[in-house]
Amino acid sequence: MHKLDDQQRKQWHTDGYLHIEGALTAEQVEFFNAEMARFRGQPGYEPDNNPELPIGHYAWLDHARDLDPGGFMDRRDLLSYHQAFIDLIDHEPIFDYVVDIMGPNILLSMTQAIARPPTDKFPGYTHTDGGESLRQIRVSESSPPVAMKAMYLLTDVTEPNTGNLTVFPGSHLRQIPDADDRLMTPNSPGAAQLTGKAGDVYLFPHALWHGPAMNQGNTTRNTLLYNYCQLWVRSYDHENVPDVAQQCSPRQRRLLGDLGYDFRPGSYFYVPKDQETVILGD
Ligand SMILES: O=C(O)CCC(=O)C(=O)O
Repeated sequence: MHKLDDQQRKQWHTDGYLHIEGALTAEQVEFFNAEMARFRGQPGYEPDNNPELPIGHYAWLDHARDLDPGGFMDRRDLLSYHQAFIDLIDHEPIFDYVVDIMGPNILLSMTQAIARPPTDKFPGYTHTDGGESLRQIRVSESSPPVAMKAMYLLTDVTEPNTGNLTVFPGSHLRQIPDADDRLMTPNSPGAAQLTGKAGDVYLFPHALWHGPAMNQGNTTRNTLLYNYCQLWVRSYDHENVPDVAQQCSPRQRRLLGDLGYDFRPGSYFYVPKDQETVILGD
C-alpha cells in the first residue's frame, strides 16, 4: 500500500503529522455533527473524575461530565450509535494512509467524539497518547508507529485559540518532559496551532506531543477520533469484539479484533494467514 507521496512521507517522518484536506463531504460533516448533538442526550461512556481510577491526563483538568447540552463532551465507543461510525473505521482515503503508515497488521483501538465549546475556563493541555507506558517509548524515525490516530475536524478551525489541535512538530522522536518537572502546554516553545476546515483530517502517532488549544471563538469545536494500533497491542475501547461486528464488513470485523477463529494463546501475537488479503483486498 503506497498512499503517501514523497512530500507527505517526508513530513510524516520529520514533523510527525499529516493534514489531509476534504476527507469528509459537507453532508457527512453535517450528519456527524447532528449525531453528536443527538447522542450526547443518551447515556454512554465518558471518562469522569473518579480519583480511585486511573484517568491519566483527565485528572489534570476539570473534565467532569458536563450535563449542559452545549457544554464539553468526550464520548467514547461510538460504533453502536450509527452504521456511519462503523463505516468510518476504514473510510477512504484515510484508511489507506493509515495502512501505508502502520502496515496491514493493525486493529482499531479507540473511537471518540469531543465537543469543545468556547470558554475562558479551559486553557488547553499537552500530552502524548497511550498513557504512562507508551509515553516512554518512541520507535525510530523509519519504523511504523506502535499506534496512531485520525482526527476528523467537524468544525472549521481557521483562527488560533479556537480549540485548534496543537502539536509540537518533530516531538514524536523526543521524550515528553515529566509533567511534575515541566508541564508542557499549548503555549510552550515549539507548539504549533493547526488550522483546518470541517472535513479535514490530522494523522499523527501517539508519541507526538499534542492537545487542544483554548477555545475563545464563537463556535463549539467538534471532532471525531479513530485510533489504530499494531495487532498485538489490542484495543482499549472494548474488552471483547463488540456486538456491532454483526453489521461490519470482513475488514471492519478484523479491525475490531475478530481474527476469524476462536481465541487461543498466541492470537493477536501471530498474524492471521489471511491478514493482508482481508486488510488490503485482493
Ligand atoms: O483536540 C482535542 O480535543 C483533543 C485531542 C487530543 O488531545 C487527543 O486526540 O488525544
